[in-house]
Amino acid sequence: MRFTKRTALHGELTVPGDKSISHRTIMLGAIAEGTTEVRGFLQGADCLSSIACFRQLGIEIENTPELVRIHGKGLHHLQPSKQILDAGNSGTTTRLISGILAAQPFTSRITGDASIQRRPMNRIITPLRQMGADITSEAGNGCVPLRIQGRPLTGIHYTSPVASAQVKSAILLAGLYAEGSTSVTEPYLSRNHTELMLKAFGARLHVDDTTSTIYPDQHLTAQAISVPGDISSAAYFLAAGLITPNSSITIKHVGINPTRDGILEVCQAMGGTVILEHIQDTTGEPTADITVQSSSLKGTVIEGALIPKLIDELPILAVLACFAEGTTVIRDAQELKVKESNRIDVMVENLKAMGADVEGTKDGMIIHGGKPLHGACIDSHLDHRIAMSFAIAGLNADGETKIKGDECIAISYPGFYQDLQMLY
Ligand code: SPQ
Repeated sequence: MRFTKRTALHGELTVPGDKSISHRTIMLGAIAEGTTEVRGFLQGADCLSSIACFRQLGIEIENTPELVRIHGKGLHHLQPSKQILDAGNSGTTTRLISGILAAQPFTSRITGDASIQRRPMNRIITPLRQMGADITSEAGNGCVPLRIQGRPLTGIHYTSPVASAQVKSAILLAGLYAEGSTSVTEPYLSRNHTELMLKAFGARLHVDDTTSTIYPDQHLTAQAISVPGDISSAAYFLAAGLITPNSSITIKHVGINPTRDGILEVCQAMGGTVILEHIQDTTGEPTADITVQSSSLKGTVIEGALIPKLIDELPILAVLACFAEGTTVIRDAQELKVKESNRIDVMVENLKAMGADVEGTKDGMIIHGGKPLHGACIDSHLDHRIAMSFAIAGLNADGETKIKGDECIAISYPGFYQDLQMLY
């Protein structure tokens, strides 16, 4: 796909369902009793990987565009998969399912694509082993393929060195099966969809600041779930509306869970016009319609507890910072190095190719904004968030921008280009 400068973007859209929440509906639905019905499920490749894995574990899942029905079998009735499980490109699938598999009375193996084969799994292997799990990286490099021999588990109190919802969730899911309570303390609060959904399914779970504790002997009950729009997908349109001249964009029914809404805070701190309307909170996962308008932006500092609240939005925020007057500093974001690509290196390389004044640091980026961008050939490194970020940059650059490997956008947002073109 090729992009050239736009002079205005206008309109209203609804982005697809939240990826993190969609994954969790499959996992909890599978180990709950009864049929879980999900509306607004994200039909992206990552969530389809979660469906495929649980089908291989003996769970019947009906998937139509309107409704996903998961016929749960209860905590103890998953079946061994005949083949190695394939998590595709999905870190969430790989890490969360490992927590469940660690407690099953059978052996499983799980792998994924070239990107997943580079992503660190010791962050879940270490705590799961402390609980008694028999889990090994087959190549001995701390990555997939993982071999997981289910074992009886014992609760632990784990102090995680990283603020990671995937680490926290893997431990809490294993804790459902453990003897005694299981707690996880994080340095900063990461997204809390697992905790909210576990409670909705009837699990006994206690949250105190950045510590979550789960109790065993659980019985989960199937639920009807409506998945809100993904704020990580809305982020591209928020940025597009703020930096493209003469623009006004409304994104309907976006999830604004306070553990995910850091981008709204940053856009407002940069001087962006961001208006929230029709705020609703009936399910514990609040939503709003968000309108953004072209704005004069100024640089900011993004750091500390804010980082986990916008970790996946940092690539598009780096683009936004190029259009702000002054300097934007992103720090404490070393986790960006272990995502689908090294998102610090890849953002810096591609922004420089477009003429931006940007430098990479050990834990983030420094961006001196206000320098006009020009079109370039962008290498997405098959990272969906990089590809979508540069589509937005390309709409605001002189000349033509081409994005290599942009088919990866289907990981989280299959209809992205169609939705973007609706605003032209
Ligand atoms: O699932 P995956 O591949 O890890 O996806 C990403 C993304 O950009 O879509 C990260 F690469 O999102 C993660 C996110 O960064 C999804 C997630 C979750 O659903 O629990 C949590 C975050 O990762 P982490 O490592 O901080 O727990």
